[in-house]
Amino acid sequence: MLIRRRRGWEIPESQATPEHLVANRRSIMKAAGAGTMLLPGAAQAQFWRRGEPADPWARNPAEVPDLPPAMRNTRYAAGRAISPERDAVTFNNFYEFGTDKGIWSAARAMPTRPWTIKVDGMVEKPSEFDVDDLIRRIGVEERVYRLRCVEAWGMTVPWTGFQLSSLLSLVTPLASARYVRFETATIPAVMPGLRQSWYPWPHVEGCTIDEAANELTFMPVGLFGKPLPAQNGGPFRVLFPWKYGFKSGKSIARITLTDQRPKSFWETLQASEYGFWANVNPEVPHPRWSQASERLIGSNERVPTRLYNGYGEFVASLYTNRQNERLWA
Ligand SMILES: Nc1nc2c(c(=O)[nH]1)N[C@H]1C(S)=C(S)[C@@H](COP(=O)(O)O)O[C@H]1N2
Ligand SMILES: [Mo]
Repeated sequence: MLIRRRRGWEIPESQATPEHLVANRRSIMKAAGAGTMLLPGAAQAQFWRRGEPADPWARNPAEVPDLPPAMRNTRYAAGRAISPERDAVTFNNFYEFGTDKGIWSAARAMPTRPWTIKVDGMVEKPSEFDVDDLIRRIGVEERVYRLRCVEAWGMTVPWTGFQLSSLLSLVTPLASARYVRFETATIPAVMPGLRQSWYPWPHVEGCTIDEAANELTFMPVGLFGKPLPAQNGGPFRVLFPWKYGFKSGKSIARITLTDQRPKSFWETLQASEYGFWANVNPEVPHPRWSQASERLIGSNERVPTRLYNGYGEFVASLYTNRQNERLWA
């Protein structure tokens, strides 16, 4: 096990609950130019805080089309109850809109249509796709996945979408492509977080080409059978259910195939805490907290965290030849 360390500016978890301390610690971290991925205690302080009683599903613009009907793919059994819909769409991390969990109402200001996704780099056919054309061309299915945030909370929700591999086959990756880079849209008019210039915008994440080809790597366009709300990364995001949630970039505008390992947003901020691989492992604590268990949003139940978030049968073989890398943080 790694040794827990605590720097002077960090408040012990036991004291992190009162809001004014959270706010205070945040301004200290800001001043220090550090990342602010919250302590689990701080995240839970905001656990039940809700925005004003508006509709978190409201579409902007209103003409966002319904999704075609999607069959649930039962190959990916979640093995635990589906989280309450209301919690999944009102408790979010999306730093472009702010660093607290209640950004859902701000995120609804983001127009999710029309939406173009550029796919470029080391591909035979660089392309721009309209999200609705992609949905029609590839088709969609529903998968219930567990999501595990590095802050030690988790949820279980039905996503509608398609595999990344189906999208990549439309552009034909070159043999020289070794990584995939995912870039979130930057829309300053609706994203106040972009003005926080100490963050390395745009939000970038990345994976290897074999992770991209894995059957689990999913591109959601919907949630609970409805078009993916902006606060959850609508209209189009990526999901790596065996990795900590920060790897699953939201509102993707550009996908680039490359031979260079992408340097991600969180890695740029704090590489010692948020690395490239970020596979879920209950045995390897975050430098500031344990990863042994997680709280489920909605029920607030604490459950044991599982290796690869329980998806080892699908993904463990990706890492057999990478045991010398820092796979777990
Ligand atoms: N662009 C962008 N993508 C992001 C984030 C973000 O702040 N910006 N937060 C990440 C984190 S930390 C988590 S846990 C998940 C949360 O997804 P959800 O709100 O749909 O649960 O989105 C990830 N994707
Ligand atoms: Mo997260």
